[in-house]
Amino acid sequence: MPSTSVVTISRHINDQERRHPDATGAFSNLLYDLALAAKIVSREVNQAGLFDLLGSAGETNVQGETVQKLDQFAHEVIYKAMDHAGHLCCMASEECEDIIAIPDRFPIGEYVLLFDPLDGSSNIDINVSIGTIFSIHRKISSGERGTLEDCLQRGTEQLAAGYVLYGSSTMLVYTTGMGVHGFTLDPSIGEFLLSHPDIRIPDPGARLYSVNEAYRDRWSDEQRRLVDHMKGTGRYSARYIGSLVADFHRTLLRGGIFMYPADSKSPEGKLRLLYEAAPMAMLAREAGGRASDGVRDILDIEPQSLHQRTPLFVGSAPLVDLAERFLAGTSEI
Ligand code: P6P
Repeated sequence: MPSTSVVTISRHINDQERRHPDATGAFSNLLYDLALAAKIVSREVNQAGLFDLLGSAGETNVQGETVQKLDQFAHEVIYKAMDHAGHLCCMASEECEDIIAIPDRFPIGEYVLLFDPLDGSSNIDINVSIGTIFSIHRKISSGERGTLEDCLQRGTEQLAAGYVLYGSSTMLVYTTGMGVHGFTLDPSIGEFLLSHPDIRIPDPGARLYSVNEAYRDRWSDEQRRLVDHMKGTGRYSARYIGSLVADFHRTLLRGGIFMYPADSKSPEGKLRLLYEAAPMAMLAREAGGRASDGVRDILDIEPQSLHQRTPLFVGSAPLVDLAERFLAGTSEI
């Protein structure tokens, strides 16, 4: 017999809504629609190799990266699931240079959705886990329709954050500020079932560090000293999947630290603040960890542009603290 009752994500969202006295149901409906989109993307990701969806679509996105066919599919699925229900005033996607307006024929809502439709897409063709990342804010601009101002909000203002991990199983992990909860998709019934309630980053947890060491020569001396310190203790193991959602998910469940530092080639780092680092930072905080750009908390960064990049150090709080000390050159080796 299962050790816990069978809770669908819809039931869980309803239960969370009841704990918000001013909830109107619109926010819950927004999360339902996201879960629906996740199921559709999961179906295609899991069958991509069968339908020749792999490989690039031959175009490049605003990041100048080759767009994989599944990137486009995931973007379209999320956009079409979210554009008409009246929850959103605007959206922003890694796949679109500018903010995405809600079509005139649809009602405007009070929320903002920022998303990376399919992160880690370079791993699609080799069947390594990939993911969708999302961040939800409340509309703050005065006009009827959403604006860039509504998208450029600090991570501390997020109402919800989460990701979908398309791996050996498909999981949806989210927080609305009341803990982090993981759901595993049962494809036989098409339901996300609560499998990881109240996730907490183990502390100290596994001493795992995760960084692409091929870039060592591009790092700062402080970054090199940090990684050399971890290696020198003989107590760490290295893990690096090269897919943010997969590397983050392991860090969330096992502990350790994931790092994508700035380097001489990427002086601002590679990862995007609004729809990659900030949602991961909210999840990490809610799970008892933290996230930094190496100097300050990711959640405190005031965004300046939609696709701005940031260095990211996220995971067990003591290890993120340690990284900050090394990068400041103040840590005793
Ligand atoms: P690198 C995948 O392309 C991605 O955007 C993230 O998912 C991942 O963490 C990072 O890039 C990997 O980058 O430079 O190590 O290949």
